[in-house]
Amino acid sequence: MPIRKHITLTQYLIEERRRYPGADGEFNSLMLDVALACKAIANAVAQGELAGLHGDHLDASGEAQSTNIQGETQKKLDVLSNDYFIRMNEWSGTLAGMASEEMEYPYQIPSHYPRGKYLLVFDPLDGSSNIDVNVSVGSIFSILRRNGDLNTDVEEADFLQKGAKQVAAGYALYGPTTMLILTVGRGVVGFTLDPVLGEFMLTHKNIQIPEDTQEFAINASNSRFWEPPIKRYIAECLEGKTGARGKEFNMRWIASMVAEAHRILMRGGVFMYPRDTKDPSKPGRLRLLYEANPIGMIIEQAGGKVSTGREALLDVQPTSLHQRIGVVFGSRNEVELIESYHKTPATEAFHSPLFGERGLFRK
Ligand code: AFP
Repeated sequence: MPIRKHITLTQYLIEERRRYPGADGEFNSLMLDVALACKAIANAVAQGELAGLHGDHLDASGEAQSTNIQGETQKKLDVLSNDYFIRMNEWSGTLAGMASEEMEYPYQIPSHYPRGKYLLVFDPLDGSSNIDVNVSVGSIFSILRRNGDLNTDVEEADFLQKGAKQVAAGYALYGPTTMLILTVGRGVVGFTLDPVLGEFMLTHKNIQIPEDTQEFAINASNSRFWEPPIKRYIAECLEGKTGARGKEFNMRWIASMVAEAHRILMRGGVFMYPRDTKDPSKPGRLRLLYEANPIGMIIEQAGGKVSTGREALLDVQPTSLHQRIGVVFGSRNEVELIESYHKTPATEAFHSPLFGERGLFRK
């Protein structure tokens, strides 16, 4: 194998940094620590049950399953992955604090370590309900700048920044190969982990999402709870060539958003976990700060689009750390069509034969 065929993540970061002569290297240092956490998680995921890592995490009594702040059962690998992110990133002096899906409150950098100017927000293991069935899972991260006094403890409010303010975002995908996808706001690049060298190598330059697609992803078991614009969109996709869209569609659902996002980055498509009426206390399934925003930044940097259906997702002002939101992302033209259906008056949205007779809006 020619050694110079692909450059490493380190070389990529150093070359990017040369564009900013004033940069002090803190960001690169942070990114390399994040990448190290991802490599450690990739190794643990690959070991699986060989290392006794499948199954649920038990609470301190050792008997009951433990749950996170969202009330979801934590897998052993959820807890271990969270720990890797914390341990690999707390010491370096690049961070003011961290927040994670697995922790109710922001994580304070221990007082014996220096603090830095960035905030790291992450979902340490997205799609973890898939672990025991050996389907791809991943880690999602978002890097924000801390505003205000760097010497005080971080508070929830420090993290409540619009997605458009992200300095960088990325994910690692633990699939047949381990990949790291990254944007620092100048397009999207992808690295593949060389398991022999233990290095992420730049294999995908300037990833671009096709504007059009014939593939959609949605959890159709929720269809009775969908709002009219989503019902209309899906009905038209299902009608295929004979319907309003005049073309056939294919459907996918992995239940691992990071894997769906990766498929869309590689070949286009549209992903929806829209706001629905299933549980009025939850305006959507996905979490804004550590799922929707980082994936949204990546999708937009790759030429795609991300929306709540009603507005640009990256312009939503977060109100809480673990806030949920309805999300639609992927190929630009498809997301714009779904947005346009949200703007159409509800009565006009119900011409589809699949939903028209249900008469939600009939007198
Ligand atoms: P977990 O990390 O708890 O498995 O959640 C994954 C996720 O947030 C996202 O990755 C999936 O798209 C979605 O949930 C799957 O939701 P359903 O269970 O409704 O299919």
